[in-house]
Amino acid sequence: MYPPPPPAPRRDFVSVTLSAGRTYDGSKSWRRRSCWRKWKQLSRLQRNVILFLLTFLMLCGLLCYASVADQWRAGNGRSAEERKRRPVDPPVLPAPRKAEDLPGVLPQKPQRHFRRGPPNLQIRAPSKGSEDRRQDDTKWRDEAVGDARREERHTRRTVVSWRGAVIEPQPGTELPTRKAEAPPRPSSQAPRIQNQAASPNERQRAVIDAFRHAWAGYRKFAWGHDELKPVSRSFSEWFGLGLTLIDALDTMWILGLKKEFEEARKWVSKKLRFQKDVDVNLFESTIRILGGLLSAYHLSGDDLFLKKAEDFGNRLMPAFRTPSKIPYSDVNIGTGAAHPPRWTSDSTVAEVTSIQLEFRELSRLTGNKKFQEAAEEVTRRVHSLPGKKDGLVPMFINTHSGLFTHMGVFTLGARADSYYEYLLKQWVQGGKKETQLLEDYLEAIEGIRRHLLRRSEPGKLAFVGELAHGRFSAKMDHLVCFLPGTLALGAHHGLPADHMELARALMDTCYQMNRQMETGLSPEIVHFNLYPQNDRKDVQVKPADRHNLLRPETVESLFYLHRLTGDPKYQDWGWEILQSFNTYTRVPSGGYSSISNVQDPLNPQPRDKMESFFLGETLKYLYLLFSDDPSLLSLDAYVFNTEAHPLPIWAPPGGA
Ligand code: DMJ
Repeated sequence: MYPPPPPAPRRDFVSVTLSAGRTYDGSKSWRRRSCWRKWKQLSRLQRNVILFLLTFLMLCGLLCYASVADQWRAGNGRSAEERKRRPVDPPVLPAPRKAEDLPGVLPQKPQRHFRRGPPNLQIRAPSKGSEDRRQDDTKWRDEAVGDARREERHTRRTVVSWRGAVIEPQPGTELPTRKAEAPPRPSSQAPRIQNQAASPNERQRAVIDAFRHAWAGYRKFAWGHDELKPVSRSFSEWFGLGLTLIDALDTMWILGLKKEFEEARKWVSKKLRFQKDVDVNLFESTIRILGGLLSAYHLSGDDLFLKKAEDFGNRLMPAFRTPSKIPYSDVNIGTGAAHPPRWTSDSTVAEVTSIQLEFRELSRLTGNKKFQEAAEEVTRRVHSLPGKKDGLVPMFINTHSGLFTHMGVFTLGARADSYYEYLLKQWVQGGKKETQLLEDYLEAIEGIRRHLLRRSEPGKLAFVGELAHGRFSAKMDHLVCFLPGTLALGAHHGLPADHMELARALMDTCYQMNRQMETGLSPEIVHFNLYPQNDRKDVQVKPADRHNLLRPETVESLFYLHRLTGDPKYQDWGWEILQSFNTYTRVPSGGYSSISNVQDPLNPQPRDKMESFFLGETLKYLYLLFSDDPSLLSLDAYVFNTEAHPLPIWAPPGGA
């Protein structure tokens, strides 16, 4: 048996009547005639209803128009009033030069947000209204002196002695508490720096020329992208956040490149958006983007940069949501999803301990303690971890257990370097009050001396090698060349004089790492010769390590050494290095390129990449090195983050 067939579906039919002889031709007259016929076909009642509705709608329209017009008039009147009442801010930067100064640059309007510009660098009292920012200098100085005296009266000064270091702590010295102290709020006591030298000297002009050349390449081929690929005249993306542009903002300010700064500022204002589904590395984006924005804010006084910094800082915070409070390496700034690298749940020690200067400063500026608390929690946990060797730390830390992993390997190079740098710099940033940071730093320097410091043969160059499970390796990354500068900075801030001696010795070595190469540029890694043999040089390079990425560390330390000793030989060494960069890494069409072989001057093999730190750090430090004015970004007023972005010292001794 088959089931009966289903009933046929009911169909609705529409009947269409086509009028014979009259076809639609789409003409206006056809449409007019058709409408009129329809109108005539309506009943009288229908026509009256339609006419009533149309009249009603017209009346409503007229009434609305009258009221909106009133509001517009009132609104315009108010802002005109306000404009009259508000004193006009003098622009930070003078009106930009004409577009002809740089081919292809569109004319820029002067920005009203600027207050004063190079050569007048200034730290402003942040997060306040513009009135607050205009406090006069006399009042500022009186308050600073008064506060310093009050503090002096109420503080008993003690002497902290640590392994030969005799340090007079600043008033209020104490161990950090578990909760971050309320960050010192910005005030008119923020340190200020003197005017930049009226006109750059010849060597500084050469740096400006190098910067312009690098910037021209970026501007032409990579505008708004992360990095320039100067040889292929294109770009590469890492985070897709205009990394080079942000990293370079404060360098442009310091070099007095007003037009370039304004154009970049406009990009930040119009194009930089952090609501993006993109993973960023917490450390790299903190030191380059957050640090760059904070520094640009301090130098220019432009709130735009602080707003962007706060937005970005908020988006990084999910990285700290881990079982151990040791942050993940990566965080998605659009979705807030944070995670370690794909192959491990470890983070790098240098990365999690070199974000504190920036997070602390962000808290100070915004008044929101969460940034500082999250970052300082990491410092506290790392401070008390087992697995260190006389203050030296391993290279990895687990985000679940919060413990060091891959124990027994110690280096001052990649993955550990800036841990040591930030111990000292946080202590300086906070006004030399956080004794625990100082103790960890001093202990680490002693650990370096004991386990990692050796002399090469035949030249007896002092160098910092590596230790792996008790075995010493005479390997030194170029990255380690930050250390002479950091040691010199510590000595300047009252740490033992033998730190400066070590700084000088290591500086000589870092210079030789450049000098002994055929191009005059250091390779990424060198190995030192430990045994006296006539035919061997002190500095050896393996084929895989012969590249130079335009890194800053040697010139960074040259800057500190010159600034703090006054010895002009450091400027001469920096000048040699700048000339080498120009000879071997400058790409004619714009930009500079990292190279693959520093030992082949005939074919250094450009790698087609200009790292953002070449503009953010290398050229900035060269410019500062060639300055003979110690008040240009004074080391008593500013501390540079590990990407060379200057941040103010919170309570500089003497208040100046
Ligand atoms: C920069 O991003 C920073 O200086 C960091 O601390 C180390 N690496 C590069 C420069 O070499």
